[in-house]
Amino acid sequence: MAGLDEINETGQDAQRGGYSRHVWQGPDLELRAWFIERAERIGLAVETDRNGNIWAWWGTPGPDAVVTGSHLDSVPGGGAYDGPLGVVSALDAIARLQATGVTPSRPCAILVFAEEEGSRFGIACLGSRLMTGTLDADRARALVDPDGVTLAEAAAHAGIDPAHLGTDRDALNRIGLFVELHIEQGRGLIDLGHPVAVASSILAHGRWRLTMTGQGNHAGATLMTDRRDPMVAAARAVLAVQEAASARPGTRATVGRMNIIPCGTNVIPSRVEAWLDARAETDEETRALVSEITAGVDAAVAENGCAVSIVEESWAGSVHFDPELRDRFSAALHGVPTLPTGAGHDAGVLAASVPSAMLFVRNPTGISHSPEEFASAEDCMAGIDALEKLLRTLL
Ligand code: HGY
Ligand code: MN
Ligand code: MN
Ligand code: MN
Repeated sequence: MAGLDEINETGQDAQRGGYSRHVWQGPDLELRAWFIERAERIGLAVETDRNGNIWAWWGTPGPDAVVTGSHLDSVPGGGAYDGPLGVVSALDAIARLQATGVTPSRPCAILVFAEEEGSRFGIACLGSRLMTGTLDADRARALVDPDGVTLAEAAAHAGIDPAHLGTDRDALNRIGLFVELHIEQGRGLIDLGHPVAVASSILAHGRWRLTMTGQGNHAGATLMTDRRDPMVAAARAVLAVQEAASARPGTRATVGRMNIIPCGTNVIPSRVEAWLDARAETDEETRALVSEITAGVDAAVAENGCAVSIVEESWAGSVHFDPELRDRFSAALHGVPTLPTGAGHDAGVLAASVPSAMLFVRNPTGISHSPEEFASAEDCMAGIDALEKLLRTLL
């Protein structure tokens, strides 16, 4: 809890509430430095890989290493636990093992991924996608943040050579298995009455950019009948998103971000950009949901005399975590429940390349990606106990 308190001195967002820590900007850079200092304090050897992910090794680096970790970046106005809980728990679990005289019989590392939320450059799990080659390095280098800074420039600013971004087989080859501890984002554990669960699967999910174009004009001088207002089109498009997902049980679709151009009170906008986040249990169902949304958006935009272009910015197919590892972990933890999740994780990206697993810690409201995200100290301790136990059996 002291570790979380230290982290929470950084990146407080007075305007939104909660924390805003975006990759390779001030608060994120401070937290990366904080992690390095804390890892070195317990004798771990720190290195940053070609994609800006930070490794802290206990003993000699890989192969077949037991790797655990999470991320330190956040969504805009995010909570205190999404990411940091997994990092702090990893530090504490290893410190406890050291204190009880464990000498690892295989390599062990903490791994802190870069840009898990995609809050700055738009693609979630950027560090793990680059590592596994599921995101092309040229495409990544050209991504632009809201201030017009390219990812290549941002990486260089953080001391990471942008020319070296890309598939990192050496890093992957070192991972024998990866386990990410994370606050639960949902209410599964409350209903089950357990503090900790093992993850079973992750929904398929993706992000799409909708650019709606109309005619910018004067708010006072333009009759209602003469307008081609992309803001009205966008409002109707959001309703189409809600309707499509509501009609398909279990699917989720959200518009959480919009740019209005030029954004003046007395100006009919000329353009609105909106970002769609859509998720469902299977890839097929997610694709079907998005095509239904696309049809609804097309109609909404046409009705208002506007045009729309829809671009897929990222995609992650559904993930089923290694069943053997999942069952082994659940049994080692005295049969804790297994739970699916609607949230994406680096562990999910890694799962296609290496055996991966996750531990969830109970969240008494289920609320996440919000300042109200919470886990009790007791449940956080139960999470660390579980992680320590797993590491002890694996090492
Ligand atoms: O968006 C997500 O699901 C994740 O928390 N990055
Ligand atoms: Mn998150
Ligand atoms: Mn997270
Ligand atoms: Mn005027």
